[in-house]
Amino acid sequence: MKRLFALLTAIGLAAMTLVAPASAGTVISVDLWDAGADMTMVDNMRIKDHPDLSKAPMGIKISQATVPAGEITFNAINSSKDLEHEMVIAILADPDKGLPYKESTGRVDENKPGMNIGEIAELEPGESASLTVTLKPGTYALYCNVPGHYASGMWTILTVK
Ligand SMILES: [Cu+2]
Repeated sequence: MKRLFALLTAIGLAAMTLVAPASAGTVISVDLWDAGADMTMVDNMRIKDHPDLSKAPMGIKISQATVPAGEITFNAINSSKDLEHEMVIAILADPDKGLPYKESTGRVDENKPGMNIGEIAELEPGESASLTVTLKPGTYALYCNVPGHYASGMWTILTVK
């Protein structure tokens, strides 16, 4: 009887293993895009400007803007035909302040705390890459830190619940 119980337990555990959902985390598709060689870059589309990003010459499009906390995989493609782009993850403490930006370089200051907690570094046009990170609940910005791109609207906001 004991042996039968042990056998049934073993079968039960095996069955549970088979039906248990995979803990693969969330997968987000990321499109790093721009409007092409004829686009005009701008300087007034940072987060703090609360711009209309539908008018931006370049941007970051994500498949889900709100995701559960935990493991998150970003599958990014640079769909530009002309330019390098990248995706950097920052903690966005206050959307009214945005990210620390240096006019002199046209870039976000990645040395400030929380401004780079993970990145997919420069991708050539057409190139893809993936990044898996573990994120706590909070508000994050995904941005491109190629000079001038953040100010041209190349960012998006990700909410982790
Ligand atoms: Cu870019």
